[in-house]
Amino acid sequence: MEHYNVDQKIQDFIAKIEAKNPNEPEFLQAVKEVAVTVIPFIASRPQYNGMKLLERMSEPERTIIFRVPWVDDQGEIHVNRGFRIQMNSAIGPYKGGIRFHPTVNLSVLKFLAFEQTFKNSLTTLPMGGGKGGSDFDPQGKSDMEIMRFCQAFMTEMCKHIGPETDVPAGDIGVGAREIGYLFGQYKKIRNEFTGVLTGKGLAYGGSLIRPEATGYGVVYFAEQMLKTIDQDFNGKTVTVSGFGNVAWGVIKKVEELGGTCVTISGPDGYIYDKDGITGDKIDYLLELRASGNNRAEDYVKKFPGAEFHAGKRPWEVKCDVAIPAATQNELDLEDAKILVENGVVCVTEAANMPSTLEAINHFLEHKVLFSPGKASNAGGVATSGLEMTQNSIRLNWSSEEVDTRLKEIMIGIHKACRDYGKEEDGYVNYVKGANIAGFVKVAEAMLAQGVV
Ligand code: 2IT
Repeated sequence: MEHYNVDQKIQDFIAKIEAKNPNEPEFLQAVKEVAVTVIPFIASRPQYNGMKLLERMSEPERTIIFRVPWVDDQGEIHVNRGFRIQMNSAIGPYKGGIRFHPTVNLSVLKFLAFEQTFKNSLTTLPMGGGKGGSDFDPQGKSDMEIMRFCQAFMTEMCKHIGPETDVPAGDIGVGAREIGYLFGQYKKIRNEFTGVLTGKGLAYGGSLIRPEATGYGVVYFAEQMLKTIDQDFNGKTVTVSGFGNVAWGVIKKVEELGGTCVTISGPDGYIYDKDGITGDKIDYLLELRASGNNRAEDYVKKFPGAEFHAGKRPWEVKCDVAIPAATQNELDLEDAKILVENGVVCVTEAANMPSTLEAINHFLEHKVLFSPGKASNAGGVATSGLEMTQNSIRLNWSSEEVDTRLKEIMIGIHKACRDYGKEEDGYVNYVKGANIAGFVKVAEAMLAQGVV
């Protein structure tokens, strides 16, 4: 009876969110994953019951959608759409990245902002959840076009953000160069030099280790996961997708810990390098990304010992640890089945929501160690939080100091997931653990602050 009631509550909740947010599949996917784990928890806690906490968390506090007009190098006018989702500010100013990619739409940014709220809570730092971006495609654009687009985007966004209000950062398509142009325009319009963005260059308030932080944090987290089964990275074969900033940090740290990454991927297919992506090859990844081609295939031109598999994903390669580091829904049930058949022991998400719900369930059913991005990729935003701290105290910390704090934070997140996600047989359900641990802090703050 008890179970029937909770299942009914989950179904009713999902039906309500579906009715309210039609045509937003990614957002619904993210909310569903949280609902099935958090609603039973809420039902078991009288203080949370009836407070509509998850319903409130699923409605952005504010959604800003704006026109971004800009002029290309040929003098042609273009109109893109800009967004900033200010999801939840219960525990701190809105915080989260800006994505420039043609797939950006309201659904994608709402899913990212929703996950960001839980992720930021898990870091234990005082940051609420937000996300923004544009359907602008940076591929093939000149440097001056990128600059003009960033300026046009910030001309509107600067009215809605600030160091105590909302602090954006990078995400797909937004790196150090874009953050620089965005920062310059904010400073010019507002006449303020503040920590309004993170991921800044070192010369103007950035933090050491921020570029590496997401990838390093993922590997620190995976190290903790492996430790629960008395294993480590030494001698492990690791498959990675993507070839951006996150994949780069992952590959660097895995090498340091004695493992070998053998794949990267792009929209065109994946690279299998049986000798391992090590040494100079890791530095080459930065070049590959900076080329702006968005093609993984270029890797084999430089390193002919590697193979390129057009139109395929790296999950068919046998591995011990899989680290999806590209984008949402890049690993589906079929991929999950192959990974499990091939004996994967640990899947640590580095991208945001790279696995479909069906893939996640397959991993959980087979008791594979599986961690959701909102837990394992939180090192990026955590280090953004450390950048905010450094900006506030007007000091810069050493790499060692930032890296030590990052590692401590990742160990802390792992522990929180374990505390809330450990099942009777000892298996840790990190999805459940991350969702509940992330929920509790936000929920407590919302309860204390009343219905606002
Ligand atoms: O998804 C993410 O956590 C990010 N893109 C980083 C966000 C941030 O504010 O550093």
